[in-house]
Amino acid sequence: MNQKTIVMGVIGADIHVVGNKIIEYALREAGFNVVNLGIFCSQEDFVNAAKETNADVILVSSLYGHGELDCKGLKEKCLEAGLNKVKLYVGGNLVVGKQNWEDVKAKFEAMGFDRVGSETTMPDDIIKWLQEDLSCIIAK
Ligand code: B12
Repeated sequence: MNQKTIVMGVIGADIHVVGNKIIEYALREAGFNVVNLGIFCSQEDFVNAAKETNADVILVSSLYGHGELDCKGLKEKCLEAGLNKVKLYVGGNLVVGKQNWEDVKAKFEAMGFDRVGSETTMPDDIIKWLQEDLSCIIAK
């Protein structure tokens, strides 16, 4: 079986770990090979882990409001490292306070993210995206 690999983690100085654990569990249950870097991840941590594991997707969480600052430049770092095909997902409470969702989404898409989720995006939504983007069959 061609198992797809997801490198995931919480970027920056962000301590919120509950969503990270829930997503990890859901993706493992759905049959993905999950490499969870946990909290306090730098952009380099994501890039290095994705290179080492030949990952299909880098899944970034940001909850504490500094997502824009922390995520800026990640796409460029991936390209520099030759990770041209790796899909970039980001989600959580991406900005400070409540802002227009379409604006937030557009901002992160412009930074090179293929999928942008909010605090209401459920693990099943992520699994659907993975299925579409990686053309894979899900275990359940
Ligand atoms: C519990 C909590 C804490 C705990 C964290 C404990 C821990 N180690 O996890 C403690 C008390 C430590 C904490 C601290 C802080 N917190 Co806090 N915290 C929360 C709270 C109440 C719940 C978070 C949670 O666990 N939710 C449950 C999980 C399941 O949901 P989740 O994490 O959102 O993940 C889901 C989605 O976001 C999504 N998702 C997550 N990642 C990804 C990735 C992708 C790709 C996709 C598609 C989707 C996705 O899927 C997940 C599952 O559905 C939220 C408010 C809230 N109701 O959300 C505030 C909240 C996140 N915290 C907030 C803040 C401001 C802080 C502090 C800065 C407060 C302070 N001044 O000290 C610090 C941050 C410190 C730091 N360095 O990070 C703010 C963030 C505001 C913002 N973004 O604008 C929130 C939203 C509260 C608020 N309304 O103001 N916090």
